[in-house]
Amino acid sequence: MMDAYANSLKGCVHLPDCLFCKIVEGTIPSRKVYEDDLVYAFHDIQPQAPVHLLVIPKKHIATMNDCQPEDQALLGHLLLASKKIAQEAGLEESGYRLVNNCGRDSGQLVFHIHWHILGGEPLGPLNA
Ligand code: IU
Repeated sequence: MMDAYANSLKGCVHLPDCLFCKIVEGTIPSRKVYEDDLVYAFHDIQPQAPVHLLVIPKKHIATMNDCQPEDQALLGHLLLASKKIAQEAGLEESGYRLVNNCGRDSGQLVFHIHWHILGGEPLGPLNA
């Protein structure tokens, strides 16, 4: 099933004005930590914790609100990739936070869906 889904994404058009699409294409540089057919991950340029990584689908999806039923396998794949990426960053034992911001009130700045992996120190409560 994932092979068929990955194949269906090969013709996926990246948005010309999307920063994260450009990072996936390599036209904007990034400090890559992981890549597979569907997912790309890199260091955030303004880290908010000792480890701050961003995990994105290669397919352009603007926000969680734009996810469709056909993205189910992609989203599951991205979460499992995030676990692997966090483990490879040395966060498995200490733990980490996996955050998605959706829309205006969340503070979402980049409208290509992404998950922040934050860790490397105690992060404090979410409402602090
Ligand atoms: P947000 O969830 O959309 O608010 O997060 C966007 C993140 O993208 C934020 O942490 C930025 O520091 C990060 N970022 C980046 O890593 N590289 C960039 O060129 C830009 C933003 I613009």
